[in-house]
Amino acid sequence: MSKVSVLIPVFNERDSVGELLNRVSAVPLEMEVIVVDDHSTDGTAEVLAGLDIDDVVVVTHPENRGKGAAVRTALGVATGDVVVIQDADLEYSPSDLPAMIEPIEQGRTKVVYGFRDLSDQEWIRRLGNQFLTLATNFLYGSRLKDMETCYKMVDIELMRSLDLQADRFDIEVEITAKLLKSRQEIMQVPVSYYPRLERKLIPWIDGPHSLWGLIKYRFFK
Ligand SMILES: Nc1nc2c(ncn2[C@@H]2O[C@H](COP(=O)(O)OP(=O)(O)O)[C@@H](O)[C@H]2O)c(=O)[nH]1
Ligand SMILES: [Mg+2]
Repeated sequence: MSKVSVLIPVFNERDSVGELLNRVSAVPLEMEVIVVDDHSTDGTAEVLAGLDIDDVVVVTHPENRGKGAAVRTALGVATGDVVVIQDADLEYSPSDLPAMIEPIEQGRTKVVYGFRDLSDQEWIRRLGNQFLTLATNFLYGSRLKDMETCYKMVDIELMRSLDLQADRFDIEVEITAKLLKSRQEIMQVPVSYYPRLERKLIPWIDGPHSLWGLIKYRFFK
């Protein structure tokens, strides 16, 4: 049985992080949970300090560095066999993790993406997500259903070998592009998705940035 390191980048998630950690702890897997508080300013640190949940490692960044940097920090201290990224809001459901690890346990793949049904998502974000997935498939010859999902579960050695550099939301593109370029098979499992209205990702800034990343990794890196 593989041990899963759940990497949780957190920035200003006072209202959801406690409940999220409860949900993660309830998952029946061998796990370690690593929270990286990216210099939150909304009281998230106090919530984390007051939690009474076993086996949660909390690392704090002295300044805000972005989701990608937080994932790298978490990866640096992880000790599991596989890692998965878990956003700190309640949009994804940790109860989907056992289904995601199954193909890895069976030795069928080293990478599993959880793909979302985006039909409840705000139309502009849904279009953006669908466009970026389409662009990925066009540029890399892949058949992904949801490139921007946070639920990327990857063998830890493989994830470390990607030598990740992206600091912000471009981490999703970097992971995907590097996996596809190294011809890793990505298996896909459906996961539930409950979109929230408040987001930190800004479509007209992060969208073009992600598209540029797809082109950059495909042709220049
Ligand atoms: N470490 C870190 N995490 C961030 C930052 N901004 C957002 N996040 C986290 O990244 C995850 C995704 O952010 P979210 O606003 O839900 O974006 P979306 O769901 O992809 O539109 C959440 O867990 C956030 O707390 C940041 O500056 N630093
Ligand atoms: Mg979110």
